[in-house]
Amino acid sequence: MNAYIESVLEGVRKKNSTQPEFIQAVEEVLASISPVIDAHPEYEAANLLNRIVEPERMFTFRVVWMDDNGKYHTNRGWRCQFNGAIGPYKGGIRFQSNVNESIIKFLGFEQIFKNSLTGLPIGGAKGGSDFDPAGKSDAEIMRFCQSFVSALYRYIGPDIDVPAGDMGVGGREIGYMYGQYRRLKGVWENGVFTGKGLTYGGSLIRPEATGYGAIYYLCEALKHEGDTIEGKRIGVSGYGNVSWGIIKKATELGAICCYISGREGYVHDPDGISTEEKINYLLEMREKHTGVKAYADRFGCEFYPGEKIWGVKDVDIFMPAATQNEVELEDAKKIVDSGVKYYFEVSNMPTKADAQAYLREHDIIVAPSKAVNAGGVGVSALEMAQNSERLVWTAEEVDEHLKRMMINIHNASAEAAEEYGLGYDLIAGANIAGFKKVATAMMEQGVF
Ligand code: 2IT
Repeated sequence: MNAYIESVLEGVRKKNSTQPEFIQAVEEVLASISPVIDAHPEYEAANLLNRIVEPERMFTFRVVWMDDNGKYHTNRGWRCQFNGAIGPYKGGIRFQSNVNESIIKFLGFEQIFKNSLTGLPIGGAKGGSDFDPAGKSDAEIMRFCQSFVSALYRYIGPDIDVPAGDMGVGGREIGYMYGQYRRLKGVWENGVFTGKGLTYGGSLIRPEATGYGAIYYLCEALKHEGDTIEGKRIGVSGYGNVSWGIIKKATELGAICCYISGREGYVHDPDGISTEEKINYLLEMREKHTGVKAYADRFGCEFYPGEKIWGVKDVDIFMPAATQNEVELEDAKKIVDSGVKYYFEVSNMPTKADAQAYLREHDIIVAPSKAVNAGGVGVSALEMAQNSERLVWTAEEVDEHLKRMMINIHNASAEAAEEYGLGYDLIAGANIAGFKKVATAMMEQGVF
């Protein structure tokens, strides 16, 4: 690896020694762009990399809220405005008890390159709180969201920073957060958040966009391999909003999604989660926090408590869509043993570094989440465009844009890797293509 990169990485490891997720994300990106740094000495001359690994701004804030029994609770909130070189900061908000500075920072860092890949003018950001929405009443969620935005509202805005949902933050939470923003500022401001409800500026297809986009990207990669999605069996981990979108689109295109999983284990539905009733039930499970076993109970299929899906032998494609680092080295070994050819990351950074290396060494085609899941934020940017135009696009129009965007992301990644002599390397290609645009913008805007 390039010596300049080595020195930047050493500094990142030292400075962020308590943030393993952030270090992991930086290591992957910097390793990928090594040939670009070799070819562009001006980046080292401007010491660009030491700037790109440091958030432009990151802050924490106190979020106090009252539960239904009148008791007060204090949580911590974060917003990381990582890089605004190519557009207003843009990225989701995650509510989950394990959220910490390292997780917000790695997600913000990934978002820079993902947002760049969409081809739209959006910078990278992420935020969240260690608040756990599971088991909270609607009124508690509302009070928490209102308090969260009371602390955050001064620092966001349609040309500053446009938040959206992530794990634990869906349409309901965005509604409460947007409502509080509007109440405090008394302006519409192009909706400020994305993922809004359809009655107040939300975009059609936004709920489906991450999953649909992942399948459009997959189809393009299969085409590259002279293959098609029809008849493919797909193992999806997770059962949330993203898994729902994947399963809906994959089923429509003739694939069979026969596994879903949760924290408590996994479910095998050999017929596929293929009927409208089954697919819609996923949404109900999410809303009611039922756990994944509820699917097995309802549709009479097998539930495997405490197990992950990676050992199953009857799928052609794995799509991790649950959370970061859900696939460890021992899982990767099982995936290789299962004989699959395709492993498409969907959740952000689902694969530990050694597991990802193992999969690649064993000739599995691995696609990175920052490319595969970019359709979500891509459609968020289309929501921003519709809001500023005061227009509403049809579902077909949004879907058409999304499809084109995902094809472009795949092709731009494949071409970038090819340009640097790396072959069909979708990970390096995505990092290189995403990096180049941001790096050019930073260089042109001068040193700061
Ligand atoms: O990880 C992600 O890209 C998101 N959670 C969506 C971000 C957005 O601004 O729509």
